[in-house]
Amino acid sequence: MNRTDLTLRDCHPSREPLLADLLAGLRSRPKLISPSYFYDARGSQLFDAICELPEYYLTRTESAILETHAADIARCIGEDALLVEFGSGASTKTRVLLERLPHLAAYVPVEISRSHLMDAAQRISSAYPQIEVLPVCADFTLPFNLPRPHRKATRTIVFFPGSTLGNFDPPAAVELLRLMSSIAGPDGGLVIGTDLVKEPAILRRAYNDTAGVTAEFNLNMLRRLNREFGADFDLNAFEHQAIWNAADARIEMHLISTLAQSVTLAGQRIEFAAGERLVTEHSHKYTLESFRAQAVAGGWTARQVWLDDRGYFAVHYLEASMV
Ligand code: AVI
Repeated sequence: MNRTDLTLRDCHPSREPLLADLLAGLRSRPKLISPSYFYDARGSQLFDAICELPEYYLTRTESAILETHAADIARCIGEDALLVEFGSGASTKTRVLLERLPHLAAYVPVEISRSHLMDAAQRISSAYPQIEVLPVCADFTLPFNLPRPHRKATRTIVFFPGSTLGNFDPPAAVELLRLMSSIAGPDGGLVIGTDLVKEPAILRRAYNDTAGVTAEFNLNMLRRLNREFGADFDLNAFEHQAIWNAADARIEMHLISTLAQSVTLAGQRIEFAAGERLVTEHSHKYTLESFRAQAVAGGWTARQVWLDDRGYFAVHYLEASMV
């Protein structure tokens, strides 16, 4: 099958709302920029590099759980389902499930980066020619319509690995879980990975790696704003910092302004005091209970959970709650 055989459903948002969000965040206190701005081409490469770092246990721990329990997870998903992956990226973790799901009605990767999406969809389609692949280019935090597979699906399963839910503050996380539940429908299921609360030193190390890749990933956001939005951030005048906020059970990534400075973005002047922080990401860590409470609020009932031996990470299977 060549690339043109894959039909893309394109729901990519326009630039205006992005710019408005960006400016609103830079005018708030503390200043904030959504972590979604991390993922330009270089940011995506840096994130892939983070996933390989010795300190960043999340990716390899979740992959090991998926591999160890793939047969059980596939049993929960069942045959002839429609598997919809939110923020599919390179679709790497999906493969372990696809191996066990030869009768899947279709695989629907949903990803905002069109080039990432189409490359991954092409690779999956070549590796699993019996599975229909229906890529959707969309911001998965906004409602989108599912494409219709050739073969009727028995049910819809949302797959959301990576603990990306943790990058949403609790109300937004609940809203996203609700959106997933409305997309999956009344017989739907959710397979989701969540990073767990653990020894703070382990968490801090994971976001302050010695090679400085996470610092580069954090600063790259400013490089992107300079390139795409005509901003003039001086990358040498900001420093990466990742702290553990125990009260809110989250790692917070900040960029600290090392001096008093003003930055221009889209013709607007933004003042930074020396030492002022720009919040670029929250990465919430869960207990099984805290995640389940959030899932219930989002319209889901927990059915199964799989952990690694150290209890660092959890993969949950949930079903849509009866209403
Ligand atoms: C994508 N997300 C789950 C990552 C995380 O761990 O919160 C993003 C990341 N930020 C710094 N390192 C990785």
